Amino acid sequence: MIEIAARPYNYNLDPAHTALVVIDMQRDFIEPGGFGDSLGNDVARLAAIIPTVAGLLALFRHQSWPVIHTREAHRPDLSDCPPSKIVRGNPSLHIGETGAMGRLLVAGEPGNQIVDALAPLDGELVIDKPGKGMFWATGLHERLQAMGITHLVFAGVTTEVCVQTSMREANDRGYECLLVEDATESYFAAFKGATIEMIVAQGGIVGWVAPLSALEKAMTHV
Ligand code: TIU
Repeated sequence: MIEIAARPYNYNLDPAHTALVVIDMQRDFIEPGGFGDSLGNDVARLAAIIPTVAGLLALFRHQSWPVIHTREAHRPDLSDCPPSKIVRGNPSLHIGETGAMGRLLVAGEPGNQIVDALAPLDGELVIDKPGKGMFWATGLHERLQAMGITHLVFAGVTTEVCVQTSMREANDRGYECLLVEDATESYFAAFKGATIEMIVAQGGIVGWVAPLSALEKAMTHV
């Protein structure tokens, strides 16, 4: 076990059974003209974590530990998108409509891709998910079980929406979850802070939280 200084107490990372999950680092959330922008958000906040997420990816790739990327993505016919999701928020552009980076939140469109700086490498799992959580309608749990994964390290956007939903889903399925706090961001600073406190409260009711530096420090001897 690799012991990482974390909150609410040290996290024991099991090197043979750990995967990194990078949630939805897509142009649709991070760049102007995408889905996040259509909902009225200031998307500029999110790009700031790209170097930290890249550092985390480098750490896992160096160890040859599994890396999973998720994308929030719908089929071009939107058959996997509930009508409630399309109308929610009275957006300036709806899911499936064409914006500056192609059709919003639709698989294969330019805006739906992961940002270049964090592009998946060959052999890394890329999961398209129709919901906020990474387990809903994806088959990911079965794939992780087949890989023998018991521990998940989380990064990505947005902290209180897709990251928190995915981490809670993982926690309910028995995974030991660690969120890397400087590798996640929200459109709302207060929501990021609140999410972190919710995760670590009550003795880690959802899991653990640590900065990238704590992982780097713990892994220098691996
Ligand atoms: N709106 C928002 O904060 N997030 C999402 O819609 N999806 C993800 O978090 N990926």
